[in-house]
Amino acid sequence: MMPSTVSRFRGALLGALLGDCLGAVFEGYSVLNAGKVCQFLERLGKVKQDTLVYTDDTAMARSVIQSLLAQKDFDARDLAERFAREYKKNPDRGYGMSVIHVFEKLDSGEYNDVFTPAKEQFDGNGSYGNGAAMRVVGIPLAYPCIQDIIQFAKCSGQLTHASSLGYNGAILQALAVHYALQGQQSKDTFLQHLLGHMKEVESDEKSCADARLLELAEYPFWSKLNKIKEFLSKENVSRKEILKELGNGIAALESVPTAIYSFLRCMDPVAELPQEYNGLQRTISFCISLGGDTDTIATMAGAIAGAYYGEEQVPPSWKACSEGYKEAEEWGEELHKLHSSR
Ligand code: 8NA
Ligand code: MG
Ligand code: MG
Ligand code: MG
Repeated sequence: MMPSTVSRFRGALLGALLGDCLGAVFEGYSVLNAGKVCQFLERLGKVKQDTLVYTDDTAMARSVIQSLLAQKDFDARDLAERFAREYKKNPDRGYGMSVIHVFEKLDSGEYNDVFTPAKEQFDGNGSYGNGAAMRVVGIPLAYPCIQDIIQFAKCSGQLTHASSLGYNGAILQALAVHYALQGQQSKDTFLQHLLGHMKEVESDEKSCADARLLELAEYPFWSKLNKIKEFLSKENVSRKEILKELGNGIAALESVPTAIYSFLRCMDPVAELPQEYNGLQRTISFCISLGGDTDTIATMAGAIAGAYYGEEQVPPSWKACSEGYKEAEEWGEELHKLHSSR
């Protein structure tokens, strides 16, 4: 049965939350395999479990959602204030090493323009971390129109990530969630949509200049999407190849494409994962088994997979141990209303 639209909205937020909470258990592991991850996931349903806390990924995603629901529209100043307030209230959620300076500056009251602190990061080059992408899920759940999604994914990202390699990652992740919400479509159609948009997004002067500065080829995200297309056409792609070509790091360029590949790869059964796993379970466990920035890659892929498969695929035992799952369900419904009202 096809999931209802509201189920996809709740699924997107639950998928994102579970990816973060479950992925955070393994963050930074370099030697990891699917067996180890699945063993842990199996135990969740059987042994009484302490609540798994969410990290910076979800803390910031919650601020984006709360701002959208309160303002009924994107409001950069309100969002900046929420980021800074949330960080001050709970600084130990595993934030990136540098982004905390942005929060401190935002909180200082010395900046009139809320975008300035992010521009000062890394000697004026801005951050290319995956922090803008990891939290963006609320945008495609609030806006049905592509141009709005691109604009507000970008602006929400630029509050902390002034490098186009950071905010373009947020645009790509937001578009992936948008197309996943539409459900059934071939992997090829899904990728074609993203390829078309990213070529355009990455054609502006700043994107080209930032790519050159980092000695990357032109259209870096578009190039990774082409690599994904190539990988999907192959019978078997090893973990080693995935890590070499797509990555599992804290840069958006080394993690957003990995999340998208994982979602598409896991539409079909994966040999190393239990046969009884559904698509959402495969996606989250596959991402975690890649190691590296596990919480962030799994939260991004979880958002896409949850939007695609709906909340029916969310395992109750995984959900029950994830901090804040009730809000994810409620906010999914509220965002659905907001999305439908536009
Ligand atoms: P960020 O903006 O602080 O960036 C993260 C890191 O990326 C920086 O500390 C740098 O090492 C590097 N970086 C980014 N841009 C540049 C640049 N222009 N030049 C040189 N180095 C650069 O944080 P973020 O919000 O992007 O977060 C990214 C990741 O960090 C997320 O996965 C998040 O979960 C977090 N993280 C935390 C831990 C932890 O245990 N505390 C571990 C891994 C990742
Ligand atoms: Mg995190
Ligand atoms: Mg972390
Ligand atoms: Mg992380």
